[in-house]
Amino acid sequence: QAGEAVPVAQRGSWTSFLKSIASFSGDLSSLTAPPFILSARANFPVSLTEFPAYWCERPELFAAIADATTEEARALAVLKWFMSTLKGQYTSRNESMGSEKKPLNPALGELFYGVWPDKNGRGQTDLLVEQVSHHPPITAYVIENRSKGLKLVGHSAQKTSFSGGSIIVKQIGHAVLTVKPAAGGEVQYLVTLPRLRIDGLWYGSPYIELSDHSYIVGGGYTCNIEYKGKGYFSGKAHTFKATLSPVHSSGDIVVEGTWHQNSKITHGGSGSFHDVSAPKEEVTAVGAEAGGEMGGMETRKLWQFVSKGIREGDFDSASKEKTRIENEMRQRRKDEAASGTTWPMKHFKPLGSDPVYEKLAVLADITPETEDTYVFQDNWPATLRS
Ligand code: CLR
Repeated sequence: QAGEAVPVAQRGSWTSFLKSIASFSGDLSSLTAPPFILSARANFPVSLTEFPAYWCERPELFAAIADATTEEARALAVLKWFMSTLKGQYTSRNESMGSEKKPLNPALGELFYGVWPDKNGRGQTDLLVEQVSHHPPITAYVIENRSKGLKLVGHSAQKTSFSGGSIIVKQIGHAVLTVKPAAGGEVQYLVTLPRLRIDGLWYGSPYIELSDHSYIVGGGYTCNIEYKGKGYFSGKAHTFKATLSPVHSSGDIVVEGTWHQNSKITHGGSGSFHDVSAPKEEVTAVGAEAGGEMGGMETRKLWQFVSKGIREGDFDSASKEKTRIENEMRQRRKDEAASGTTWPMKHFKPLGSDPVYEKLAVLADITPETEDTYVFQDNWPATLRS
């Protein structure tokens, strides 16, 4: 019998859901899950197009990257910002809803715009997200703090498999952070992504553990971040060890700790490093399509009634509404096929190989040696530029 966290009435469908993922490899998002495992937080549905906001929920740490005046200080500031996003990225659904949830599967062309307002001189930070592919699902995003000269552009996709009772999620995609220091010039960092394991499935209370490595490379440094969980060397959940190495000299700096709590410098320095016990700051959604109103492809408008149904326990109307949206999208694709057109991307242009990735990945022996990318067209909507 499936776990205690599963509502009694949904145990049968949870067991068949687990069987279907066990015999499945590819795009998990397309499977139909029982309602209790869908996500619903305070007011909104959570589509994957909202996830890039996790990159900036501590906007002051993002802004602080611009204040660094040496390569070492800047590399440390980038690492600190990155480490401080992981708690939100990978444990926030557990925290707010008791377990990991299945996000809504974005439609092609789905959009999300948001802002973290200026506060204490940190400057305004803007967010723009577009679902650039549906099969497979690929989400492209930009986060920019113009006044500080900081811009993060990335894309995110997942390849999932099933092993030993857990879902293994290989993250595809990367991000490039461009920093324009006040003193002039431009520095770029390649940010790659860790591997995920989703445990606790049988009990109906899935949660994420990170594994393997991810890298931050650029600005004269390479940083290799190693992730371990329960049952690995430390036996503690959510453990990491980051080794920051200068490219042209010696003298590593090592940071160790738990990414959902705090860490300290254990080599090449001393003292505490990151600490994410203070509350984070959620993005404010901004309507952008119709003169500041949310248009039909903006995620919170598109999924409005699916979300409402899930939140209010009216799974019937949630699923009817979801089917309606999916059918509408299917029809749109058919019409496009018939007229020999495709849905145009609004903010990005695909590029088969990313020159920044290629230049930086070799410095840390990152594989693969090349990856595609989505180039931002610098067309921010007016509502985010006034
Ligand atoms: C998306 C990109 C973000 C980080 C992130 C966090 C959680 C991941 C999500 C990514 C992709 C989709 C994901 C999710 C956790 C669960 C969910 C893997 C990588 C899958 C599709 C749902 C599995 C269903 C179970 C919960 C039953 O920056």
